[in-house]
Amino acid sequence: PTSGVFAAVDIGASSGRVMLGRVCPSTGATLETVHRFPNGVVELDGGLRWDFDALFAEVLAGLRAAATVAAGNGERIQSIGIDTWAVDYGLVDASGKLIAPPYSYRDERSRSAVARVHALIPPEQQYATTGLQFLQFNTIYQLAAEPSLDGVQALLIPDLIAFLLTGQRRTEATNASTTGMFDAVTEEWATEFLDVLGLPRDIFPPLIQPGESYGTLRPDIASQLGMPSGTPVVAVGSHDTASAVAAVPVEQEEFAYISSGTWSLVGLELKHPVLSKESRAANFTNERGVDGTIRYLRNVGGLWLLSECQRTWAAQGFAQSLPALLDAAAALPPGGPQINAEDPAFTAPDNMPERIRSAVRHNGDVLPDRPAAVVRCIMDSLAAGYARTLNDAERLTGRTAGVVHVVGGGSQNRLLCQLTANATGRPVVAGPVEATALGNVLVQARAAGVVIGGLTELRALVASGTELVRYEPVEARIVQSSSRSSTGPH
Ligand code: ADP
Ligand code: LRH
Repeated sequence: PTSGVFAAVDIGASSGRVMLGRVCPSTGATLETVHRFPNGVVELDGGLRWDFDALFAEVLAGLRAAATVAAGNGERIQSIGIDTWAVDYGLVDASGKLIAPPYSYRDERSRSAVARVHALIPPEQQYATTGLQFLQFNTIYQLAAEPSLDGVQALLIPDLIAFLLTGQRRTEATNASTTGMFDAVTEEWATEFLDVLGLPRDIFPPLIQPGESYGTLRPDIASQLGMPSGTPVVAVGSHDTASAVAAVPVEQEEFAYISSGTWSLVGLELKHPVLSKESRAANFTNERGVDGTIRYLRNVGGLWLLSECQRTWAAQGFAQSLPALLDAAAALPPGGPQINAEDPAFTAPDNMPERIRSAVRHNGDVLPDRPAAVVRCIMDSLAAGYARTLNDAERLTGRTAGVVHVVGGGSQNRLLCQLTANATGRPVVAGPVEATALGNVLVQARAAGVVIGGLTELRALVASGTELVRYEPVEARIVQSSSRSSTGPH
């Protein structure tokens, strides 16, 4: 086939979308948004959870819309691909019923299981096998916090959606690598960990690789969607970050990336995992990417800090548009107070501006009680965190990155992109905003035979179809003097 049309379901922690991706090897890949919906954690049954029934209804509505748009153009959707945030799962019983709405990684319950898991599998041993960054919400701790796992299987969120669409149970490999129970070297389940924790060996369904098919749509679902029942659901990099990194529009070999959304995932792409003591001490993760690559990165806090502030301010009757907030923050001089953006104290939803001010106070500094100051503090802190992470990644891998690619919703944040260029001392190339959906679509296109090649070829298609914005590093001194002249002496 010379071109193809694919449906991508991409759900982030703050919003979801269903897109139609059109791929032509000679002209590139384009996306059309057919459905968009908000997402967020909800308090339900005494925990922070995802309203999965509502999300799945949005997925169906989006796929129906995709089928309608495609039919209107005389197009046929060749396959469907699904990606979402990582680590979370739903428990499904033998009859296929989801027994409760999935917990969110922001729920506190997993924290209580950390010490118990570490007593059974010391963190050094975990890292040597999985290469996974320690986060208290890694699936291994969440599962250890479950009261009972009798008669159920854990399906990671994208796999759960694929199961409901096809009836087939699988665990996609890039997302499996975020569970804490996936061996980074053998690329199989770390069954020894399952055994030690007393988890059934089939707690997760068998692995599936990006590009393989889960199966075709269940007939009842196909007729609901107005799609042929032979439509396959193809595994993509179902971990959203894996799909995003697959679509980094890189033109040179040595690059760093920041997948910027609810979280910022900052790192390098490697061929082999780095499982050293030093790497563990710096808390770098070795997550699996498309085509067996390693996403060597850290979760630096992300735009969650900002969106949570916006939520608090709106509730206090002080709603300001995001561009207005960012402009006001950009007018402030550099060198203001910073926080550690990845402090777990910011993980749960609550009064974020106050938590940020309190973190600044704790550092012996003062943050003015104005949204612009809080926003500037978040941006300065994120940029500084990115620079530290990038330097650490280079030190630990012996690699250097000449350019930093920023993809995802946060690539539209000009202030953050410029501050990142300044803090890292490297050019930042921003875009595409919808890298994740593009990565999702391109892996499907390759599985369908529409595109041939490796990540280099896929990325070239992204680069040719995207307008990228470049930010050159500016010395902080220069920024400071120019902003002084515009905002007066400080
Ligand atoms: P996720 O996939 O984690 O849900 P996204 O990649 O969709 O996140 O990014 C969402 C973030 O992008 C928002 O929290 C917001 O800060 C940022 N963003 C969205 N639109 C804009 C914009 N026009 N300008 C600056 N930032 C934006
Ligand atoms: C980003 C992301 C990230 C994970 C976190 C749970 O959406 O998938 O890569 O660490 O959510």
